[in-house]
Amino acid sequence: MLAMAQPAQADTPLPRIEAGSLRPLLVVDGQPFTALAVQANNSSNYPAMLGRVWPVVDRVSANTLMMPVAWEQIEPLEGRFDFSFVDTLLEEAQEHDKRLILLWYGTWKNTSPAYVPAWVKRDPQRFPRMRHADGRVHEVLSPHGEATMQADARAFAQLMRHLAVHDATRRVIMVQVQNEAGSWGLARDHSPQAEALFAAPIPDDLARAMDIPAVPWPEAFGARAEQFFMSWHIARYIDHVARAGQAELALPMIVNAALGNAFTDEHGEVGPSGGPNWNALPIWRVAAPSLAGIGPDIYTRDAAAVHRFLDRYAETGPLMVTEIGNSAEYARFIWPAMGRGAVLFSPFGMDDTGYSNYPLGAKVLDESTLEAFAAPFRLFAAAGPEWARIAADRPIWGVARGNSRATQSAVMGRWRLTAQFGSWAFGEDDWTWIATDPHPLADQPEGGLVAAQLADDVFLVSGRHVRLRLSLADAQGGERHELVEAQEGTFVNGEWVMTRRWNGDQIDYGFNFGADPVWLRITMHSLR
Ligand code: N0T
Repeated sequence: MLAMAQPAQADTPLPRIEAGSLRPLLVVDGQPFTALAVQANNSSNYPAMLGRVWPVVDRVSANTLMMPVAWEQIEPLEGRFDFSFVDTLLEEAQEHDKRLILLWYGTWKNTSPAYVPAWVKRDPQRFPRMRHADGRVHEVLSPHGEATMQADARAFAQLMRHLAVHDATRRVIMVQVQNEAGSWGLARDHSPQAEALFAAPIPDDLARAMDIPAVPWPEAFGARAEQFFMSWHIARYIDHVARAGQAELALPMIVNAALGNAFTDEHGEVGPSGGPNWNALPIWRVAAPSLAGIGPDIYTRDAAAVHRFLDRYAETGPLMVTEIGNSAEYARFIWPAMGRGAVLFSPFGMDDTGYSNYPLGAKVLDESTLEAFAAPFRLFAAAGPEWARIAADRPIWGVARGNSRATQSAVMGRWRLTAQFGSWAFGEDDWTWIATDPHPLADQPEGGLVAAQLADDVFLVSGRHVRLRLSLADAQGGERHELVEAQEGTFVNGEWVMTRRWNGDQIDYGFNFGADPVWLRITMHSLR
């Protein structure tokens, strides 16, 4: 007898983004969830490669794998679908007890049409490319190609329908629609249709949302007109594709951004034109309301820039670090990401297929590189839904070592938290009477801290290769601070369980977090 396709379990609620008291959170199977993810390389989306992917996922204790599904692979001939890879992936994710975020490589993959089926590539009449001002063809598929949008949406809807029927245990928690959309090397399409749209007034929805008059694009946005014009049309297109998928299975849909300059958009460094770079987020939010998240793909090692990007994408959150380089120095950015409520953090290129995207990421995934990601992943995984809940509801802060060894600090309530990097256990640089050798990490880009304020004087903290000092932010007339207690512990079924109290050397000069992070619950008070 033929086995009937099992319908997805009706009592398993779909993953969704919910509002927390302070920030949005991701909810999976009805529980707050932090996607501690890794992303596979670009050509690992075939059954034969999965055996080289799972060992890395397991090694770093990731709970989620981000994996491409290409349009060319599921619809090699128009209207003929092949979901054999998807089925293998679902089955193996179940065996490995991992969740999945699928990456829909369709019209735009790093802007290019590389992953569309041959029948789309070979038919530029039906599926038009962008045009330069002088009429020359550009590689990128035009967002004004109605037939392209419908064909992409149809294929994507088939994928989502397949999941609706075959993903019985809800392995797939989110889907990224396209990859780093936009266009490099050409600010906008110059096809006759695009020319007419560009000269016409901006859409009413956009004018209303931005509180500006509905005048033509150049008047409305000046130097940013071409970029924002493309942003609007690409975001509308992706919104259409995402909705077609959601009509089959209403999973959270996300997009990722190839980033420009973190600090300014004045010089036109905005990533690919039309993509969701931070300066175009207001356009994207209006044009693509079906999206649950817009994430930065972080490939800069400049710590100041990384913190800025995280701030910008957390502002209208949920923060999703859709990609970050996979060399060890990027691992410390998990702390500021979690300290801004990240619901997803995913180093890119994490498999054993032998490819390295250096200089963006690691040259080799050696043991210390893997451990740099594994150590914080184990910590957050052990906190289960508790961390995700705390991150949504409580004041939080996180920081990574900057471009120098300088301390980093924040004020939370009446307390100042100061993070120190690359120093010995007592934190003092002037103890030359006993030792003069610098700490081995004194000049290394390592170290990060996360803190949550559970009550006025109670903090949950952790970190790696960092020291923390707590003091009164504004001590009044002789007021002094004192530690009441510092409990090291874990979360067991949602309850805090103390392992031991830190005392003596472990607290006298601040709190030291080494290579293997632990959770510390610190209670302070003050005396007059
Ligand atoms: C990323 C990855 C993969 C002017 C690179 C980063 C992934 C894609 N692209 O290995 O291709 O699929 O999302 C682009 C970084 C461009 C930096 C250009 C600076």
